Amino acid sequence: MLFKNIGASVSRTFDILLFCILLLAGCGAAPKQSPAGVLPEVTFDADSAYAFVAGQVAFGPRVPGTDAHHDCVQYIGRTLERFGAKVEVQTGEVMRYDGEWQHVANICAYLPADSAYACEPHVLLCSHYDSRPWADQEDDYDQRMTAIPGANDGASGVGVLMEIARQWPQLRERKRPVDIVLFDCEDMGTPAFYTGQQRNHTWCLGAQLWARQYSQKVNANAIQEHKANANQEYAFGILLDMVGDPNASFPREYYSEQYAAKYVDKIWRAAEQMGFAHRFVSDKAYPITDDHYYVNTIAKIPCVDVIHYVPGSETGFAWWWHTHNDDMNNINPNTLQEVGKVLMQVISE
Ligand code: 1BN
Ligand code: ZN
Repeated sequence: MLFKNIGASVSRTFDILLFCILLLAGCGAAPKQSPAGVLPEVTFDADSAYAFVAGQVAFGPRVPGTDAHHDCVQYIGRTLERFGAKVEVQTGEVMRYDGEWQHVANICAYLPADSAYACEPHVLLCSHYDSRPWADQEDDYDQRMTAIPGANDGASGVGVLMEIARQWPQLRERKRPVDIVLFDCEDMGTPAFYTGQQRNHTWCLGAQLWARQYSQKVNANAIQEHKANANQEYAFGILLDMVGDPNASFPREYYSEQYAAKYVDKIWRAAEQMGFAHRFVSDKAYPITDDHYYVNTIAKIPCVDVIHYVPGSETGFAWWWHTHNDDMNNINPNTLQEVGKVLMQVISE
C-alpha cells in the first residue's frame, strides 16, 4: 500500500512537501492564458465511470468497520494512485448518533496542475463512499436493519470522480490543482427507528472531521504568518451525491445557493451550454444537510451540492433512497457521463 494513513491530524510532511513543490514550480509566475472563448475539449468515458461504480458495489455495502469498507478503501486508493494521484487517508474519531465514538477514514487524492498553474487556488471535488448501515426507508420492517447497496447513494459520485482522475493526465491543460476528497460516514445519521436521545449533526461525520481539521490548519497558518485573514487553499468545491439514476435531475439546493451562489451559476450555466439543462434544472431544492453544509460552514469553502432531489416525493429523494433497491439497476452510464462532462468543463475553465 503506497497511500499513507495520515492519522487524526493532516500530515505536516505533506504540507512541507507541497510547499517545496510549489517553491520549485516557481509560484508567483503568471499562468498562461488560453485564447478567449476557446473551450478546452472535455472527454469522459461513461462505461469507465460505470465500471468504477460497479467495482465499489461488488464489495457489498461499504459500512464502516466491515471488510467491504476496508477493501473498498484499498480499491479506490490504489486505483487513484495508478492514475497518478497522490493519495492519503485522513483518519479520526467522531461521535455518532448513539453517543459512541466512530472511526472515520476520508480518502484524499491530489491531482496537480501544470507547473504554470501550480499556485492557482485548488478546486475541491467530493463525494461520500460509505453505505448506509440501515435500509430505514423500507416499507417492510424486517428489511430495515440491513445495509443498503449504496450504488447511487455513495458509489455513483465516487465513480464519476475516479473517472475524472483517470482523465486528468490526458487533458490538454490542467489549469488548477484539484483535490478529490471522498468522505466516510456520511450516511450514519440517526436511523428513523432510533428511540434513544436525539443528537444534532449525526450525518456527514467524515466531512465534519475534514472541515474541522482544514479550518484548524488554515487558522494556524494565519497565526504563524501574522495575518488577520486566513489564506484559503480552495476557490470552491463541488459535492456529488446520487448522480447515477436514469431520471436524475439536480435542482439548485438551498445551502448551495446561500453559500456558493456564484458557483451554482457557473456549474448550471456550463451544463446548459453543454445541452444538459434537463439534468441541471432551474428549480430550487430545500436545504439538505449533506457534506457540503460542513464544508461551507466549518471550512468556509463555497461548496455546491449536485444532488438528485425529487420535489413532491415523500422523502424528497428517489423511490430507492435508503432502501435495498439502491443498486446497479438504477445506475445509468449516460447520467454519470453528463455529470462528469460538466465537472470536467468547470475544472478546465
Ligand atoms: C443524502 C443521501 N443524505 C443522506 N443520504 C443527506 C441527508 C441527510 C439527506 C439527512 C436527508 C436528511
Ligand atoms: Zn444516504
